[in-house]
Amino acid sequence: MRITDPGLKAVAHKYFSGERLDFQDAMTLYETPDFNGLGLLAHEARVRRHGRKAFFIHNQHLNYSNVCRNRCVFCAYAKNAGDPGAYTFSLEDVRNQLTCRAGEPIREIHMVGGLNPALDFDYFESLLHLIRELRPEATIKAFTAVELDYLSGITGLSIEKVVERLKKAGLAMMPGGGAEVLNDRIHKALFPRKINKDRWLEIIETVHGQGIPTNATMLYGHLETLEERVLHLLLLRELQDRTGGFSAFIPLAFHSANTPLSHLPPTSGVDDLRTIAVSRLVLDNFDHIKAYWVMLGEKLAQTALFFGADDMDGTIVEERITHTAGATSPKGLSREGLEHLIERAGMLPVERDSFYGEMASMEVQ
Ligand code: V47
Ligand code: SF4
Repeated sequence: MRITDPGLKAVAHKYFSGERLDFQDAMTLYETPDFNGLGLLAHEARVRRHGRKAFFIHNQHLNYSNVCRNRCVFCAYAKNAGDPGAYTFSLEDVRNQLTCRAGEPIREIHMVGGLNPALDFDYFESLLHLIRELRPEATIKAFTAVELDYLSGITGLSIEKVVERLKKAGLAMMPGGGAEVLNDRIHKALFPRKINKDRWLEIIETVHGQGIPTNATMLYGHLETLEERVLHLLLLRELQDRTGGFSAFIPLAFHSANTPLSHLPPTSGVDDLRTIAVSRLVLDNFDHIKAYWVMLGEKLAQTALFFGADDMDGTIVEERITHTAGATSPKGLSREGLEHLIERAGMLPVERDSFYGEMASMEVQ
């Protein structure tokens, strides 16, 4: 490998001799001037796990309400009830959203929304029942630790009981949102009304304990320092050591349009790729690193397949959260579009289900 930075060389040696990287090693990865060397290293780590495979899923996003009592500073999506543009899907609306794509072989419904005080537990259970009825072959990946905390708060039920009931109604997996940056300083500055790092970690540990796998995310590119990013990764790695319940890690590039932080510049392509690469190397107990094309843009997400990422998420249609914050990527991609992006990168497109089972029709030769 052509690595020019001696500090990076030492970290590479440590990584490939099977030693775990520590805080200082992770900082070296983030700060090395040898960007190409970092990419080589992360790519090698990715190839050793997945070869040339690049995963994607045929999925549909459902954002049932943008009314949210938390009003995080970085969120352009949320509204107060009664504001222009505020919406909440009725069960009939959800039925329509699902039936209008009835002809597509959708494998996963990804569903999250705001904390809308008008919605009770019954609404959430009914949503799950309805999706299961209309899409019996799709996995329901829904809600985050934030919604579980809300449901526990309005019902007085424990998190265990909330999970048990949602699971019974059809919940099979949870996305990785709500973690933001697992840090008290950033919590206070950007999302003080939302659960903090300790509660997020506690709830996710409980969810994993109930046999529901989840993803994990990190929202980067706002007020956080590189040190705070690394500490976030280390907290996730520590929890994964205990539970093994995380499936993929997804770094989320902050989009500032229509937020009080709109003066902040977008993340740079180099920072996006660096963050993917550092995640691949530090999260040695995570199988998958996702390049979320909605936030990175299709071309950078494709390039990220050479910086440690092995998954491009899915077809989506129609993404709302990042597009309200100024994302210029399309609101969805066709399966052919995703396959094309992967093939043009010289990788092998593998259609997967929510648990990274490979779909028979797409099996790699
Ligand atoms: O938690 C909110 C983030 C998350 C903005 O698990 C923003 O497969 C950028 O978690 N700019 C929700 N990001 C999305 C999410 C996700 C997405 C795709 C796949 C998966 C998965 C999970 O979006 C929120 C928050 O961190 N977010 N506002 C913004 N302005
Ligand atoms: Fe609400 Fe989530 Fe937006 Fe925060 S990020 S305001 S919790 S919808």
